[in-house]
Amino acid sequence: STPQLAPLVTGLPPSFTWGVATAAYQIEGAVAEDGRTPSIWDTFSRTPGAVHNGDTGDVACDHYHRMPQDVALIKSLGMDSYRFSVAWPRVQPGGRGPVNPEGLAFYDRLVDELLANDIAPWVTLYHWDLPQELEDAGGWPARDTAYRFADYAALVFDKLRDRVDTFTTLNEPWCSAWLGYHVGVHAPGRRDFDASLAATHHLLLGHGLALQAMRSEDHRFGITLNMGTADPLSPSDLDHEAARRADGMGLRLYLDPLRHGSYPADVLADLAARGSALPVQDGDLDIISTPFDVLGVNFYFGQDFAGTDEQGNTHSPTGEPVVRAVLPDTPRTAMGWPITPSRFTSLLVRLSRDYPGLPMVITENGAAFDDTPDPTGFVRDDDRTAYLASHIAAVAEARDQGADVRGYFAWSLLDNFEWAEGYAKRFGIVRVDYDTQERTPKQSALWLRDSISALRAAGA
Ligand code: GBH
Repeated sequence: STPQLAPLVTGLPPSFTWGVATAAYQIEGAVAEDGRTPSIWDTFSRTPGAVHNGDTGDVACDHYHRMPQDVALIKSLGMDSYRFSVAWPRVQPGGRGPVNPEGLAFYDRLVDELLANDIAPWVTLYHWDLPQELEDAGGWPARDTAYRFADYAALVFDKLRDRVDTFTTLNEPWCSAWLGYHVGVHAPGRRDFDASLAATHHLLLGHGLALQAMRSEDHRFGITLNMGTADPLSPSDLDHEAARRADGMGLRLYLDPLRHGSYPADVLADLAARGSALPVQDGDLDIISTPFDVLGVNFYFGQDFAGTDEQGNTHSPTGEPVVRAVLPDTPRTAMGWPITPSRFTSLLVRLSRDYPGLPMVITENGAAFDDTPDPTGFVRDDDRTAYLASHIAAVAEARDQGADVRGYFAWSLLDNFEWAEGYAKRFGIVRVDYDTQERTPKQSALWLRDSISALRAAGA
């Protein structure tokens, strides 16, 4: 029997931006070439037990050597934009000092190749690959790292500003701070709550300093945040309180200082109650709230929160209030993540209400599934196609409800190094055979290509 194909996308204007996204450490490989020095992910992936199967980004998708073919692939999928990140340890080895021309030349060639193919480059300056030397000097918990980031941003901006319109500073600072310095499942693998708070503040400060270092009227600047939704599991006060705390630490702790110039008072009070504080100095919030042009939204799923653990306790053994994430009872992806497109709509509508006047672009959305290639290498991924279709429809619905969303980047162009999951989880709309490095567009890629071209034809 022939499975039903997802219908093509409708309800989005022909001017809508369509792209695919990647990140340097997840695809490039070539970690010791042309003067690149190690990042915290090179170190972390070599730490026994840190990454599934001991996988590293040493080779990844070998994109560093296959860039022109990968750009041709993006072109063949009909994309008008490509979101990639620049590897700081390629451009400025060690994280300080002069530019490394060989490293920067790669991004120069990439930008030229994209423009020759009519694809707009969207540069992410930092997607988690902090130079190891800066980590050794204290990492993001050290204030100096924010100033180093601004210097690096200015170097990249000076080189690419004549050809790149859109620069975003950080990808998902919550992941860098929380997963990297508190939970320890991402590089650098530290487990220190106060260090993660300091990292949060210094990431935001680095974002603001970078904006000030790059200031220009002729470019578009932004930041990308990971955003879920935090709903109370039940209407009880305890569950509302848990959802408030989760939303506060995950979303408002970032967007309030960026857009309102202050950290949320309720979160500061929660932190004070446990004897913690953000290391804010005079003037920092003016820097952090420097205006910017576009908010990048990365969305994968929404969650419910409960204020009690499974035994009904309201506090942990160490006296912390319980904030328990409960995954909605829906089908799951291969990551075990629930599929929650209607919560995507509510998130976007809520963002446009609480943080008005800020155009949004979906800088990542996508899913890992257990792909089974046929003998020719083709993956008939109806599950991923349905995921993309329902989430793009959720974006169209949010726009109908007034959310100012201007574009959508699928995560990801290629199967790639999925951080702590290594190569075991595949998010690509294009299959990568890691033995041969062969790329084969999956059904989802063909569906997206056809949807984009139908939308453009309808608007022509
Ligand atoms: C993104 O991270 C990354 O930008 C990208 O590099 C990565 O490959 C992609 O997603 C797929 O993972 O359960 O407490 O962690 C997304 C990370 C995962 C962070 C879901 C928020 C939900 C809350 N996000 N997570 S928690």
